[in-house]
Amino acid sequence: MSLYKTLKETDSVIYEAIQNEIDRQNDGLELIASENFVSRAVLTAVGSVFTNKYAEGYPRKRYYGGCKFADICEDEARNRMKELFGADHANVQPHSGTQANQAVYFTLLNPGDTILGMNLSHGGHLSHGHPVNFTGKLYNIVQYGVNKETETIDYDEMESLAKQHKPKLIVCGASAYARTIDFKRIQEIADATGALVLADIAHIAGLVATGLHPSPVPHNAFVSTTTHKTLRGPRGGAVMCKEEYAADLDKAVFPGGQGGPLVHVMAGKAVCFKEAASDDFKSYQKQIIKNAAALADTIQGRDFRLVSGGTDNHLMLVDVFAHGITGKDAEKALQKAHITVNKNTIPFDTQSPFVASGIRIGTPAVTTRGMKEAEMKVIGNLICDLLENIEDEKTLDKVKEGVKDLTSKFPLYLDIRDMWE
Ligand code: DSN
Repeated sequence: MSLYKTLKETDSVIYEAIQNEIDRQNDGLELIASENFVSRAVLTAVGSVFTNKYAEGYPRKRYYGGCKFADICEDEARNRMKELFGADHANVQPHSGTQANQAVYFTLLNPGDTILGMNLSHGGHLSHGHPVNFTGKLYNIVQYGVNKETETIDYDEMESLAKQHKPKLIVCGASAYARTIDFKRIQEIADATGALVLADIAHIAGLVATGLHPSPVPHNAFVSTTTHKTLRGPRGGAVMCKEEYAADLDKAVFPGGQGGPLVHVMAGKAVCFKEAASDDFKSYQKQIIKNAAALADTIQGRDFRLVSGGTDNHLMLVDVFAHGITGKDAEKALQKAHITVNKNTIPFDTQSPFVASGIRIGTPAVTTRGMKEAEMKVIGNLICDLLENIEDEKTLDKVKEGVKDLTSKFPLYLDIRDMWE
């Protein structure tokens, strides 16, 4: 075996899978709200020789030798993250958003303690207390949700549940919520009831970093995120906290919940935080929001109902069941036309999560490709054309043509595909 053989020479199956994935990403409209396309710089860092390095511990306090350059990556990532969000402390080792949240639970809670978290079917996340997740098994979970009329977070309900159940921790943040979250109000509820707050900003981190969504950092003791959604970095997690919790949080990440950190991913996170501090990135985040608003307007203009009546951020939830189809069928029909979304339950859904009444649509990835409001109008109409005629082959062909026309004008990764030879 030669160390220097190309991927193509070594493993034709994986080589082809990667090349086909480049084509899939290039040829389709990626509207999954939690996905994005990273820069060449991030890809290079994540694909670097740091994948070879063990670095258990933290900079200058490692359990392995040879960590001089790994320390640079982790220090840069931590410091840049702190600066970007104005946080006292950052830990960039969590492998995922769920592990970032787990670190906070391990810092503060004992099994059986009470968490007040947002219901998954109202927009929350598995790791905020769902029964099938470790959180639902280890802790006593009380759930809040959205108001039935407004479909926005019911802060009054949150307050009365907090008063009644006295949780140790209130978890806020969402994976399918289109409106601004009032982190300050949540902190006031926590202060009045003796709880601490974890704000999980995985979805909106890019908006928060650029001041386009109010930040939880000044208010809440803990803020977790992923780095690969609006933040447009490598797949992974990170967590910030007030100084007084820093030492305990670090222990909860390592050795509490993880072994060796992924140094190559921390290098990618460092690059991502540098990119996120740029003016270009702020313009990009503004465009994500403008694009979501334009897409929402187009879809609503075609008489589809949006949960909560619209969007303030990068995503929207379309109630396709009100239009006579399930989320599952809508996702499948759109996929045939190379438009990728995910079926999603909507608040008070009557369908199971495998069927769902809604689809979730987000604009971060298409905005990275350079698409703007005019393209959002085209995309919105393509989606609605197809959802109004999901069985019609002629409509499908027309929508496929529309997708091809659009994607060919905004090429993705094609010029650098030899990186993966
Ligand atoms: N949070 C999920 C998503 O938004 O797609 C992934 O865990």
